[in-house]
Amino acid sequence: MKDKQIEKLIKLEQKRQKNVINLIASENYVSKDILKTLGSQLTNKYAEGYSKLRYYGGNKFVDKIENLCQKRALKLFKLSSKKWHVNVQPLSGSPANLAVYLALVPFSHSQGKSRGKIMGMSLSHGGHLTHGSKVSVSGKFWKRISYGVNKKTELLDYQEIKKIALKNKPHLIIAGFTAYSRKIDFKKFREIADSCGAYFMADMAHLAGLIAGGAFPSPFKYADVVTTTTHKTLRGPRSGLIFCRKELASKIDKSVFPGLQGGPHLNQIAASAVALKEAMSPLFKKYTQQIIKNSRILAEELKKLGWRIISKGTDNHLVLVDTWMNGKGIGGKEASEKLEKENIIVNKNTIPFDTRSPIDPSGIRLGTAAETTNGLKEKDFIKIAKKIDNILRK
Ligand code: DSN
Repeated sequence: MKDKQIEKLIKLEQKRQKNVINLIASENYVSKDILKTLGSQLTNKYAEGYSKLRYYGGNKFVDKIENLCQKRALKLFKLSSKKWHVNVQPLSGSPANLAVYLALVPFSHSQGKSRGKIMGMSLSHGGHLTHGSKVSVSGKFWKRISYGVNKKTELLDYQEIKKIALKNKPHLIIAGFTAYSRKIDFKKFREIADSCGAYFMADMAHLAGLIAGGAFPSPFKYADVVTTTTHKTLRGPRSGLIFCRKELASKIDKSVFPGLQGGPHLNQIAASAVALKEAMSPLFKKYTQQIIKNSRILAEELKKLGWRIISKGTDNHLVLVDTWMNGKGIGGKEASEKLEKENIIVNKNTIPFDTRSPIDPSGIRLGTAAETTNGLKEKDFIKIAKKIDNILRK
């Protein structure tokens, strides 16, 4: 590289990634093919619009790439192209979610209507910024109705969610979480959405790889729309996808472009296509099963060592740990800093009904997808649990 400054920083980051135990639940390590595709000449191309309907010339090959990506996305999640459509242009998960709201929920000033309502899990209980948080545009253009987990069980309480939905009559209900480690009953969400006439959207960003590998229940039978990023358990590039029932396709497409975005990032789309193909392999299926075996053993071991695990365990790739334990332990900020000093990378995280602030919350979130890509198994995660325990008690 001619730019020595950036080259040096990339090399240092490569070294950092090699030398740490990465337990960030939303990160993963992509294949060489994906890296190569991301750094290809596709980054030079502008192609506003959709296949055969572009505003620029020279699309002979990029049309084929976008079509192939769509085909693979539907195939991976076993969806018929007669019933489902997929838009592969969202730049990541946040624009994917915003595009859905823009398409399906009236927003302030639009069509003279008052703000439509979106209902999602509150951020502090494990939702996402774009599920209506007041600091996100999703909570400014739309009215947020939030639900949380049950205080005692720390699990989704479907009766309570239904009560909130019936009282507030949202236009769209979201099942999607960044720090919820248990099974999700997508059928119940569908029933709740039907009871109040709402669309049902699943945001499977954290779970996409697990769902593709058959290691976690799929939302597709029940949802109207499913959004995802491609870089978490799916192990692809940083990008986003929106799956929707065929009848919503035109609204969703118009909302992504020209509603929200300009030219698609074709290097990302091609790299997503590579990831989707990789996820079809039997090896990927085994990988997703191993992710869950690893997170279960990590949760069990930490529990044995005296740490409180939110909802008592996990059914997916993540483990939410209460490090504060009502003042008997340490805060999430201190915990994550102590771990980083010893090369274990995690993120501090609020726990449900947290009494501390998001800047220094009561917990940490651990994920096993990245280190499972590195080949780590149960015995390794037993050691990691012990190491975490030693560091946090120092
Ligand atoms: N909030 C990010 C995470 O779960 O890490 C994703 O946007």
